[in-house]
Amino acid sequence: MPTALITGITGQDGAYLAKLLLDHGYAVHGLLRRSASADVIGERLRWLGVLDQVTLHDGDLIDLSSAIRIIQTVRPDEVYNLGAQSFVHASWQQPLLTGTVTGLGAATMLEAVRLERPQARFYQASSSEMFGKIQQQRQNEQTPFYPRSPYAAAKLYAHWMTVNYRESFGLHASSGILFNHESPLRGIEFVTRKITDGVARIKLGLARELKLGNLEAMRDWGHARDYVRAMWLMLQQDRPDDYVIATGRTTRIADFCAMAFGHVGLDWREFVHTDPALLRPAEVDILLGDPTKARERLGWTATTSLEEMVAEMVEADLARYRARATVVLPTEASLRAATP
Ligand code: NDP
Ligand code: GDR
Repeated sequence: MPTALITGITGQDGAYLAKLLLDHGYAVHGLLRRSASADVIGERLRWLGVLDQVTLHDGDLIDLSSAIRIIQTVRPDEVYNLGAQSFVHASWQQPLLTGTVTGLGAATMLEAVRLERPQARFYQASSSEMFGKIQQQRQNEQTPFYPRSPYAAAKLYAHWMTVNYRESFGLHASSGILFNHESPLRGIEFVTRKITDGVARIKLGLARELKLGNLEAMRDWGHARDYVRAMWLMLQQDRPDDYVIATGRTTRIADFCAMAFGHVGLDWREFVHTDPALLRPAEVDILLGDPTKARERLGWTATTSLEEMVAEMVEADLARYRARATVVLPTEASLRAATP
């Protein structure tokens, strides 16, 4: 039975990847950072029905000793480094933390693999944000990088460290330059999920408006379920390499709003308002990937259309609010009142 270790297993991609690897017969282990809210840890893994099938190990990406201990214990065949401070907007408020976790965290994992398990195959979660200020209409593996945020700069360091460990030490280390990918498990702070959550609340009468930032930015959005398959395919190749993973279609935030509100029969222009506080110090105006290499070498293509994904996300958020409305959670005060 092959064994995989995933950092960032509690995130969107970590949960989908864990499910995919379990379906392929892997023993799946995850690095879990300590949290004061331990009771909500693993929500996404639980949603996919796999929480009790994975083994979680306490550790942190900024702690080399914990990475080494976990690799010694797990002895993985494949290591997927998905852990990061992944919210671009927050990276201007927390540039040092972002550099430490998102940048140096990758170096931590590469170093732990090099020292303890050099035969393991390594995946680094690189990002289309590294292209930043676009100099080419469609971005592929040859497009120059121009990071536009502390997050993107940290990812670029991690990306080049992966290339360097491959070239210097012969590690089977691959880097997936993934364009935006979403799902019902997307964090609520990212624009797609913020929109589908807003649509559900407005449709159910729980909110009247939705505040967004730049509506003119354009993104190449795919489904996380498709994109974790690309990660796995990269590690099944004889030779490690870097791949752009994208759909090849780009859409304005405003048009995503039109689709999501339209799904429930509402006109987005009546509910969406722009808030200057949500604008970024520097913006990545447009991203549009060219996944030709992934298609030709990995046999990978995106299988979920944007329309299908928007519908799935809106329906999931509607279902969440409807389920919540039927469950009355006790408050601390009500429990005290009920205690004799
Ligand atoms: P999420 O933000 O959903 O998940 C991030 C994960 O990293 C969480 O499990 C989080 O744990 C973990 N993490 C954060 N800090 C630490 C730390 N110090 N030590 C250990 N783990 C930590 O991201 P996604 O699943 O969306 O993305 C996965 C990866 O892919 C990220 O690296 C992201 O930057 C990258 N990426 C994502 C794209 C996308 O569109 N989704 C596109 C391109 C790249 P916790 O649950 O405790 O917060
Ligand atoms: P991004 O995703 O920065 O591309 O990074 P996000 O969904 O946060 O922003 C996409 C675009 O939408 C605009 N926008 C808003 N964004 C948010 N979050 N909230 C808003 O209210 C809002 N209004 C407009 C943004 O300005 C931006 O142009 C994601 C993350 O998953 C990264 O980790 C990953 O590397 C990249 O995708 C590829």
